[in-house]
Amino acid sequence: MRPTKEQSLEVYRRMRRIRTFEERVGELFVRQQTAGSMLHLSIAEEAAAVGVTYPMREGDSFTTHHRGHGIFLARGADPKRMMAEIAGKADGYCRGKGGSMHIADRTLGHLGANAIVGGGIPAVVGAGLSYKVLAKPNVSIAFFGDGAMQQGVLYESMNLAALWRLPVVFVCVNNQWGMGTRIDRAAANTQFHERARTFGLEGHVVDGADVFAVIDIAERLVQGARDGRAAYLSVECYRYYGHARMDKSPYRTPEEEAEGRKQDPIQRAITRLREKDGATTGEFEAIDAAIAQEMDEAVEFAINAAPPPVTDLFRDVYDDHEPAPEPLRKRLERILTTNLTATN
Ligand SMILES: Cc1ncc(C[n+]2csc(CCOP(=O)(O)OP(=O)(O)O)c2C)c(N)n1
Repeated sequence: MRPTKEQSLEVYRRMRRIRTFEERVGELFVRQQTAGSMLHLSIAEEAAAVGVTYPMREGDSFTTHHRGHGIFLARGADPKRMMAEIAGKADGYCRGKGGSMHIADRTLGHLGANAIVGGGIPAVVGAGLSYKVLAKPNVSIAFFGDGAMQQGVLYESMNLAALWRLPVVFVCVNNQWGMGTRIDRAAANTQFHERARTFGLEGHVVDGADVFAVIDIAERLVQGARDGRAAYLSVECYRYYGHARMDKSPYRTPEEEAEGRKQDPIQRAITRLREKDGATTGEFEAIDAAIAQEMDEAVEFAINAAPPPVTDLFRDVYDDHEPAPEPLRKRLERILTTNLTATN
């Protein structure tokens, strides 16, 4: 990609929106106003989100892992509805019942974030198969962490995508750590793209601090997938903070963290914009200020939104055709009576 200054500033803006959203949602957590006890921030993974989604179009779909806020934002999510979802409010994308790790929205092609490592991957194979059968020009992309590289479901999915020539891309956001386990303690060969090639996929690796490099390879792989060549991409980055908001990562040395945090895709983009396009401090400040205001408003919206009414507890959770769940006491009575009748 040889972007114009305007395009480069837009790429910067998309990454800054993700960073600021994550900073604000981290504050929401500290104020104990998020639902659930876990929050996984994608700070320093912005180039993976913005770069890979860059060539995606309306009608394309994707799944994410538990660290997926940035990817959904890059695909057009409304930060207010996202923040409300993370706060467990009725105005959220899943009426407050999905939370940070289970956001989904079919209208934007989000087939679901998933807390099970590797859990979202096979859904893109299904989506890709449907596009092929229905002759639709779309692709489906699975985003997951390096922890999923050790999950069998990834390899079943890769095999079918390659075998059936599906419009699918597998994207590993390789931030070097799966909770407290560094990748070289989980895998003998950490050149994950080589594994993908053995399945017959296009397999590549890219520097996740360089958003324009990510865009370049993503454009090629996504177009290839639309033409029936399934692909795999490792985006190499570094997990800035602990696994989740409470984790201070005592298993990493300060030296390693200092080194890893040099791989900041936003700083890299700023340097490039200044050097190549003559972007000024004033231009960055104007973008940052507008985003700060947008995200402050999203926090306010989430805090002031109402939780789902208790009467809606089981709504949206089960399929429409499922009978409403039986109250526990009634269920126990039924089971006990049935068993007693059967043994008598
Ligand atoms: C199948 C399964 N095993 C274990 C876990 C517990 N767990 C949650 S997140 C995580 C690490 C995931 O690391 P990675 O995939 O690299 O993603 P990252 O958190 O680094 O973004 C683990 C082991 C889980 N959620 N699912």
